[in-house]
Amino acid sequence: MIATQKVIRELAPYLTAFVEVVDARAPELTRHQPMAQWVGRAKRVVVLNKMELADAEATESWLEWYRNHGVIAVALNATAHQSEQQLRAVLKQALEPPYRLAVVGLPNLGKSTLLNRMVGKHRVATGAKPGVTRGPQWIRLPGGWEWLDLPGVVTPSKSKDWRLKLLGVVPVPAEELEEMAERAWQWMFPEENGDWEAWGRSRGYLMTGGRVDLHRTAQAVLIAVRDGAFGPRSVEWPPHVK
Ligand SMILES: Nc1nc2c(ncn2[C@@H]2O[C@H](COP(=O)(O)OP(=O)(O)OP(=O)(O)O)[C@@H](O)[C@H]2O)c(=O)[nH]1
Ligand SMILES: [Mg+2]
Repeated sequence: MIATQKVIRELAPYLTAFVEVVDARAPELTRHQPMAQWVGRAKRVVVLNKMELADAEATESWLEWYRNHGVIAVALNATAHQSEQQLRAVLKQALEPPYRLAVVGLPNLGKSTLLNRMVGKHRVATGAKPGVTRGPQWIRLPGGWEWLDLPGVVTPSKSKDWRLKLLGVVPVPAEELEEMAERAWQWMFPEENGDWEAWGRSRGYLMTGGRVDLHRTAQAVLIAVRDGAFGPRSVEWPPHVK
């Protein structure tokens, strides 16, 4: 984190803007608050990524909330083709050339995926776990665009937040798998008393003797949350909404 902080601070005067990627399901929770000081006076464009996993109404409220606070924000699904056009349009409207941008944010939120989307091919490593990007990497795009991909950064206090574990920002230690599955279930189905063990049974995750394989079920629950298999859900709404 210290190395990335140094890069960000040093480059801030050279950059046109920082593209700050957050999770659309929890945009403020997945913000890296100290970043605001690191970027100094450079412009900030917030991308609420993984929008297809979030509640559409909540995302609309967030976009309005950002607009009301004078922050340029756009909701995207970086795995979808159209995100390239959408982001380019927002950046062109908000910024003046030269376009020298750095993608910043917490781990595993789609920073590198977004950059590959802008390039139109797989140039930087991506992966479904935090910490895939190891060091800064400049990418030049046609039209004079320059993009800097950076490792995700997370503060020590955030690394213990269970919500960030469920969102995939922080890895889930093996010994916490079942506790996390329980929390995930309450998050996904707050109104029901249903339980994730029964879900595992219904999917046939059984051990010899017919007992539910809790480890395997817990893993499957967390993957289902990651992939949005239980349907779009948000965990955070802007102040004064909900
Ligand atoms: N559902 C969904 N998944 C996404 C989206 N964008 C990225 N992903 C997935 O999220 C995972 C992390 O993507 P990366 O681009 O590697 O994330 P990163 O922010 O660069 O992560 P670090 O380098 O670890 O900081 C990958 O499995 C991507 O396919 C999105 O909009 N929706
Ligand atoms: Mg990355």
